[in-house]
Amino acid sequence: MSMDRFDRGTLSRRRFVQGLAAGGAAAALGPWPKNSWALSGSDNTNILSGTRFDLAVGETPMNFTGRTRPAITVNGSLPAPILRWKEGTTVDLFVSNRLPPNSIHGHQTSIHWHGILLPANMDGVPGMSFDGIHRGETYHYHFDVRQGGTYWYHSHSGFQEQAGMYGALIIDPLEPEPFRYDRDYVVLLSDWTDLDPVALFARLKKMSDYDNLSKQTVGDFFDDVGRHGLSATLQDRKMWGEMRMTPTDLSDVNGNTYTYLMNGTTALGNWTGLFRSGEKVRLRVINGSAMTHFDVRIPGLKMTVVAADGQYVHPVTVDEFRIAVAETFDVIVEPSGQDAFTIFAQDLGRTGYVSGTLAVREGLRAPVPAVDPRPILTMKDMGHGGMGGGGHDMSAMDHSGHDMAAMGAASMGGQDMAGMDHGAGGMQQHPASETGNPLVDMQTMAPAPNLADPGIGLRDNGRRVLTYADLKSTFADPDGREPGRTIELHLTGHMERFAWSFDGLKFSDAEPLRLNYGERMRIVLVNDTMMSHPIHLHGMWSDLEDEQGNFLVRKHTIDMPPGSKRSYRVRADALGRWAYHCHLLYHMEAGMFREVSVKE
Ligand SMILES: [Cu+2]
Repeated sequence: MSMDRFDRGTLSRRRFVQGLAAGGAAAALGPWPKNSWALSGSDNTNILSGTRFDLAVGETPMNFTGRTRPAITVNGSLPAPILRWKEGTTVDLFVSNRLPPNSIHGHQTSIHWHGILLPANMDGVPGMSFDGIHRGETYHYHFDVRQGGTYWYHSHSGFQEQAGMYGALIIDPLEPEPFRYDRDYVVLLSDWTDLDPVALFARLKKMSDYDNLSKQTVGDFFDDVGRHGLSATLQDRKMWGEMRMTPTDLSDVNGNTYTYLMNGTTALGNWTGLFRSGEKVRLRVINGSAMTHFDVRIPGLKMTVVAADGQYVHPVTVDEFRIAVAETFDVIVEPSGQDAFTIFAQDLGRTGYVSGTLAVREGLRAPVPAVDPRPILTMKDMGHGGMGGGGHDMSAMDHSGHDMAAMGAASMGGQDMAGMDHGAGGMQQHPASETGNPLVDMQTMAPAPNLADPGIGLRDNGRRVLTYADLKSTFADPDGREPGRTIELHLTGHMERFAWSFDGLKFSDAEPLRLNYGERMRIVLVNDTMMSHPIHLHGMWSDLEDEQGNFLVRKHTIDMPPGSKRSYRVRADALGRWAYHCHLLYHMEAGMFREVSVKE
């Protein structure tokens, strides 16, 4: 072992996962008062509301693990203050760059209002919407608030989002909401690292599997042999080897690097929301992570999902939901019969968690569940239906090296997969730019929408888990027109090189996607990688379709699990240049990013 992958110095694993109890601002500020998170309370020191806001971006020393590190903060706070707007008003936000001259996080900053409809020059993406906010400057954001619901905001400069620059955005709607509740809390999930994010990115480029300590062992191998037979096991192993991945690689940065936070508080710090028995409590769950999908549940309580990405959905009651980076879910719970309930959020890779508590008074705790067993990614997960996972016969695979593009077949690790019969009614075609491309290590062969699939690690776990098929907007397709044309884009990557792209082309090499102002069009995404990518289009809604192409739910971020092919409608009703990208921060930086240009 060339590096100290298992040795985190003086930090115990437990301390690392759970963080410091009093983690947070290292200076005299101390952690924010717990009650500052009660949106319905009165003493809300960390909530700013109204129409005029002064936000100062600076660097603040923070300590979540025992080490003090410079975080990027807004008004000295991590997360940034909760902003509360009203639909129908006009907001003025004065964002000042107060980063110190020697900041490791650069000299320029920005705020992007995630999921908010606004003019392009208010969208906050440096190099696209505006020039960024340089040290000592103040940028005046000014726009009409045309929607209600739960959103968030974050830096779009470098890796500042990873360093703490994210906050909740609550917009009170004009019309009464179609549900009732007695209390209202933000539950903002995030991933903190003591590392300089630039160094973390460099490490990913050099050693993309650094965080995947859980390679399968010799013991696992013999278990598999016992279960599936030697030949099937060898074939499965061989295929994974060719794909340069092990079946447990689910996230490229995980709890081996991150300490997860809930409202800026570690698991030990135990963020607490108060309730009285029988009350309805609204939780506005926001995933403000850089890289982490979370699976959220509250043992002992059902959660009724009433909004997704700020937009109302028909209520659906579940035990658990997966929340991709940048998504938001509003849920209503009715705690009773116990004095305390644990809000438990484990990461998709099952390497860590953060928890908090709903309780009748401060200081209470309910049992915290163990992290679920680590799921094994199967070939089926990756749109190679029927092969591999579960010990199927792999002898039909031919690796003799024909020209796969000509045969319309798919490849893994540059190997030809022709001759495989997967009976899925036609193989997936791939853009020519993927063929022979050193930045593309895999293509999916039989991708499917998989909208009713809870996802890797959540199937058949005995709990009712939310799926995209459960999310139905309370309104009909707001545009109503059939899409006039379709653009298909493939999510592509090379694990080992930590290269991420659309259609095998990095942002720097790609032309903008051109949309005609006013048109209704359809985007089809095909995931040709083994990772889940939450794809976010700025400035316009993404109206997800079901398998038949009917409008399902309005979102701003569409998660794309491995092996999935999903479609959504876009109304190009916002002129200008917009960002379109994977919301995993390091994937975006690595090139999974496009400009969308809307012109008359
Ligand atoms: Cu991605």
